[in-house]
Amino acid sequence: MSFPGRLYLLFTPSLCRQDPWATLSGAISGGVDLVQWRSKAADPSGYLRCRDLCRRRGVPLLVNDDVMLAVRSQAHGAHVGQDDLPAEAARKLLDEQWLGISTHNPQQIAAAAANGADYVGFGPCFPTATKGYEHGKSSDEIEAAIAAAHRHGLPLFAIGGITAERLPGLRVIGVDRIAVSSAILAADDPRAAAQALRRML
Ligand code: TZP
Ligand code: MG
Repeated sequence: MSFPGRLYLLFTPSLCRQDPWATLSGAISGGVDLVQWRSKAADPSGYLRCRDLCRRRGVPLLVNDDVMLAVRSQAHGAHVGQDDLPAEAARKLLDEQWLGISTHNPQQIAAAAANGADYVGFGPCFPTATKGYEHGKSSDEIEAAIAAAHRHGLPLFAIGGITAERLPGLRVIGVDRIAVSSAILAADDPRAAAQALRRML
């Protein structure tokens, strides 16, 4: 089976404009089909609530950074960045669970593949205040990343500053999976925001 997920939500409760749980639920109704728990502070009860909601709605959940939490709680997987637990160590801990790795160039995509990643995030495609990136990647850089991921058989989620207005420009260069935070969490209507993105994927 190919890796599931086209519209990946980075779920940070504190970034939600409205009630986080209504936001998450609405986002799933609108077409989010993969969720990442990305809390800024330790929040065990919030995590369990998120996990239960995702389970009920049949949407896989991955944990950002905290690989052991993903293992202990039997999440679907974990996601690590270049400065987190090294991918090789994360892969061993996760066993059958998915491993996602943030990447910023084709070399990192090749390394992610060598270390047993199940998917890569690639970006930032655009400037984004969510992670303090002032510059995005060029179309050439994004296309090179897509080609690298394809060579290694890895699904690639474009990330960083993606909005409904910007997505068409990514679609024409071959992006078919995206990961977003503010476009959904900070929307007046998270369900409609998710739906608008999902329709384009
Ligand atoms: N990694 C690269 S950009 C980013 C992360 C976690 C933030 C994405 O958030 P937004 O609000 O969709 O730009
Ligand atoms: Mg990280």
